[in-house]
Amino acid sequence: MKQPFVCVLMLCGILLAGVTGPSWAAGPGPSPMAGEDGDTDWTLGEVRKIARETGKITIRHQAIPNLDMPPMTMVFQAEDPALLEKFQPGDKIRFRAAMAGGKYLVTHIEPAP
Ligand SMILES: [Cu+2]
Repeated sequence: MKQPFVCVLMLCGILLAGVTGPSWAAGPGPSPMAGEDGDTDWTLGEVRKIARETGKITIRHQAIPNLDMPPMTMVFQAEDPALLEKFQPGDKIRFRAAMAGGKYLVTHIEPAP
């Protein structure tokens, strides 16, 4: 009477291992790729200049590890010009930058925490 019950439990364990195994393995697959071309770290900076007509923003920024860039002042292209709406020169911000098509893009901007 007890033996079949144990067998069922073991079967469940094997099935669970089989189900969770592949889906768990598939998880890390796409994320390193996203990490390379999209998922970036927040960088602190200060807005120096905004050109709303061209969607460009000049930021004095701290080091950007994912772009291998030291602290400097430089121009970024806003991925979406609407990102610049809430900001003006002198604002302390944190932002995410990415390299796309040979240009430096700002993909997110928030007031500095
Ligand atoms: Cu820079």
